[in-house]
Formats: sequence, C-alpha cells, structure tokens
Amino acid sequence: LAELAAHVARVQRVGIYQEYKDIRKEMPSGTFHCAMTPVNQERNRYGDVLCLDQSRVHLKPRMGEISDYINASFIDGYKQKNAYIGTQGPLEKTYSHFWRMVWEQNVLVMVMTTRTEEGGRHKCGQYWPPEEGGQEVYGHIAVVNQRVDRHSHYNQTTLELHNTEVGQRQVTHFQYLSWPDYGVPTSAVTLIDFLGTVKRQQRAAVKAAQSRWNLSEGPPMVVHCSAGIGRTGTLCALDICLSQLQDVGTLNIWQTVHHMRTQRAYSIQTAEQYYFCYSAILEHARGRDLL
Ligand code: PTR
Ligand code: PTR
Repeated sequence: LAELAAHVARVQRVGIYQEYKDIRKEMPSGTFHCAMTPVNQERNRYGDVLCLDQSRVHLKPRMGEISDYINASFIDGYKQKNAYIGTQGPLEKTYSHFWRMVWEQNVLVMVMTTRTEEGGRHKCGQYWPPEEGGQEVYGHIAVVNQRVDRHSHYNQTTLELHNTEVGQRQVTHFQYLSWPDYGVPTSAVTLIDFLGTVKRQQRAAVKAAQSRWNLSEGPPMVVHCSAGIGRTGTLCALDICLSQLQDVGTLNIWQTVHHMRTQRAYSIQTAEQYYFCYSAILEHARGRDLL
C-alpha cells in the first residue's frame, strides 16, 4: 500500500509538472524594448531576465538621468491592482534607483527572499545598512537602520528613509533566510507564517499612513530575490491564492501564475516551485482542519 500511495503521489506530481510545462510554452505577452535598450542593459542583473514594457515600474524623471528604467514590474494581487512590485536583487549601480522607486511608489514593506551570497555566489547587493545604527546614502536618499529583530527563519529590519529633498519615512524590510534559488523553502508552514507576519505589518503600516496619504488600498509591497522571478513569483502566487482561499474558499493556481507571467515575465522558475504552490496550500489547509 505504501508503494501504491507513493506511485499515486508521483503521478500527481508529474501531472502538475506538465501543467507548468504548458505554462512555460506560452510566449511572453508583451515586449521588452526598454529593458533591451543599450543604456539600460547594465541595469539588468541577468541579461535573460527582462521586464515587460507594459508593466514595468517607471522611475520619475530627474535632471541628469538618462533613463527611467529599473528591472521591476507591477504585479496584481488578489482584488488589488499592482499590489506588488516584483524586482531583481539590486546591483550596486542601481541602489539609488531602487531607493528612489521605494520612495516614489510610497512603499512601506519590502520582502527579500534571498541571501546576498548563496553557495559562494553573489545573489544580491547589500543595498541597505545591515547593522543597527548603520547609515548609508544612495543618491538623494539616506537609509538609517533603526532596529533589527532576528528570528530563526527571517530578519525584520526597521529602516528610516531620509529624502534630502522632501522628508523622511519608515519602511520595514523582511529578509527570509531559508530559501535557496531554484529551490523551494524547507518548510511550507514556516513560509506561510512568515507571509502572515509580512501581511500584518503591511496592514498596520497602511493604516498608520492612511491619514498622511489618504490611501485607499495601500501602496505596493516590494518583493525581490536574485532575478526577481523564481522565488518572488512563488511567494506572490501563494499570497494571492491564500487571500482568495480566505475570502471565498476557492483558488486557482494555474490562473494566478498565468496572469502573473503576463506582468512579470518568467514568474516561477521551476516545476518544483510550481508544485510547491499546491503542496504548501494543502499543507496549510490540513493544519487548519480545512481539509
Ligand atoms: N546631488 C544629487 C541630487 O540630489 O540631485 C545627488 C544624486 C545622485 C541624486 C544620484 C540622485 C541620484 O540618483 P540617480 O543617479 O538615480 O538620479
Ligand atoms: N540566468 C540567470 C541564472 O540562471 O543565473 C537567471 C536566474 C537567476 C533566474 C536566479 C532565476 C533565479 O532565481 P530567483 O528569481 O529565485 O532569484
């Protein structure tokens, strides 16, 4: 019987892998002109991970700046348009663009799902001051590390941004530590609990900022990994599906990923990450006696 169960599980997994293969066969739904322009090429961490023109985040024009390009895309959430900005791990030459984007889009919460180095390879720049009390200046934005709370699977850092031109504000930076690229997290429950913490912080921050900005839905949450497609896509897909499950009791992973790939091309990089969306939600549902 154990063998039979293992066989059924294998066949199911192959079926889901096939579903993912079919998604990957679809052509990207837009163009990549801006990302491929020679002046912008050095702003892409990976030459083969580009932004669709139709959903890219534009930097606001600035004197002396030759381009408004950053490798970052708006991604719809559950019932909220542009709920996330999916982006690559900042490069040293794009730190100032990254912080400008955070400021211009009124971002309150950011999620990083990679380490700066993994397996001896450089995955993402150290684009914020990592130690409490540290301070760095990126273009016209200074970032001060006010506090770091270290948990077993993630760090939560409170950063204060000082824009020399207009003022200051706070953002919360979450770094998830247990998710190698091209892989899946070691524990679905831990990741989903982490997502819950992130969402609570986003809700609290939006509520606090509402009086200041008159926000109806809240600004986008920045989500990034190294390329900003594999782990970023998986995390956003899970968040969308879990929100829908909570709201109406149903969800559709295929449709969610299909739609996401029309906004952030190549979202979800491996069949295993796609399968993880299913298995994580089932594990979560069983833990809550929903199944
Ligand atoms: N003195 C400049 C200013 O505040 O206008 C400093 C600065 C440098 C501002 C870089 C912004 C910068 O970022 P970017 O190169 O993205 O425009
Ligand atoms: N061409 C790159 C590479 O394989 O090195 C692209 C790439 C890198 C794609 C990382 C996805 C990656 O994973 P993630 O989006 O999760 O950082």
